[in-house]
Amino acid sequence: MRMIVRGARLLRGEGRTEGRTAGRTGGRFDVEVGEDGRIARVVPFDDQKEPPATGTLIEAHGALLSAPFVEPHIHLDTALTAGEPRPNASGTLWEGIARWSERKRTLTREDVIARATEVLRWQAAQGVLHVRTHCDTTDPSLTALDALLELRDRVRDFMTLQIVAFPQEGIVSFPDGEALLREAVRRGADVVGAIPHFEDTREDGVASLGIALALAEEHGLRVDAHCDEIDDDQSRFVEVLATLALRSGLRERVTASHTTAMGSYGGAYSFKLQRLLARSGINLVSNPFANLNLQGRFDAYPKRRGLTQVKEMLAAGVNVAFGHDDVMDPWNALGTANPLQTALVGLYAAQLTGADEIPEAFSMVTDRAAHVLGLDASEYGIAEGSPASFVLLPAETPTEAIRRQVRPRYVVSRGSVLAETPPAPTWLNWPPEGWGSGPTEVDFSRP
Ligand code: 17E
Ligand code: FE2
Repeated sequence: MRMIVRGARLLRGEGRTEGRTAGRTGGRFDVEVGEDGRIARVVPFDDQKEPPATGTLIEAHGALLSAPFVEPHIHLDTALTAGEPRPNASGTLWEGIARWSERKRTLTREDVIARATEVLRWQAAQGVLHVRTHCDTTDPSLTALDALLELRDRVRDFMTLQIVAFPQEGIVSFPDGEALLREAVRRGADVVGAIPHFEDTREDGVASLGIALALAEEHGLRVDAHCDEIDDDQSRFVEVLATLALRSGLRERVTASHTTAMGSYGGAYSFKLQRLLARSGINLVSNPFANLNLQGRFDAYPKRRGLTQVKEMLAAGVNVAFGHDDVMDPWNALGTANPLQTALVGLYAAQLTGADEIPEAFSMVTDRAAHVLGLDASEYGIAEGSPASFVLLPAETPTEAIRRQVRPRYVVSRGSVLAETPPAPTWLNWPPEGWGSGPTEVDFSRP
């Protein structure tokens, strides 16, 4: 035995392969990890039983053991460039793209690798072991793409990195946009991107989606388009993307990211769209930090909140995940790539605040995000035979993990401890007992 995690709480249904219910916790279990770095056995915890003498022992004391966090949408190429060469003064998507376009001219391999590596370190430390990053291909040198491809190989043994060839300034409207996208795929991008609402005309937008889907089919790749990221109720490319996904058979291999225009659609069109998206099998990724920041900038009051229809699409049976999007770049000056922060902000923005809805927000940065990346049981989940990759959270439930914004006590990747965060208690000198009676610990848990 390489490792044993004793007495961990699992999400209900985990440890078995079927019958999981999102976000609810079941009993306590021992998770045994074999020499191959996979989960060998999951057995009910017996506190009378002696722990094995060999291998790494982690005593969970009833803490929640979850499959690792999954980041379905980040931009590692632009990360940590906020203010370079100058800030995004208007706070719009459009100025962000213009500022990035200036910064892009100064990219070097070393610059991209240094910034992206730093953010991957932040993610690993917080238990994010699967990452889908967009990478701008509207750069004739494809410097960022080559750097991220190199990084994907460097981290391959402990993190999976999916790279989306993302044509930030267009496929049809940018000079050689299509050729650059094809070249990015040829060099090894995992996913084909698009940005139809940024193309010059509606027809260009439709054409760009046709090109992206055809390219994905040709190379057996997935699709993830920035789609309808605009407060314009006339921006309706998601219906085109869903229809292409349905008719091509690519279905759940296709994701529409942002889709903030859905926040401006009326009831009749929304109903039609819910039905179409559910039938198409496509995924949605909502990015609450970026879009709460960028959307509504052209509105007086009432001012739109800038999110897709998260609650409604979940209710319609569409898979929706939450992404972080930017970390300190022209579109968001802040961020630490913390998935529980994404879940917290996302659940407030989407009003997923009911007792049954809060755990759903946890699944939107774990299982639902894993579905976006196409991770199956051989790569993701707590079950016998799955990789021993998981996070031990100092909380008993997903709701508590989100409420207290905990950091994983341990992050384990393929049977090895990748990150450890020892508890850091806060001591309070609480007056009612009188000063001098000695401090008591405050940990924000409910009595
Ligand atoms: N590019 C884009 O088109 N939209 C975004 N939200 C970001 C980059 C971050
Ligand atoms: Fe994005």
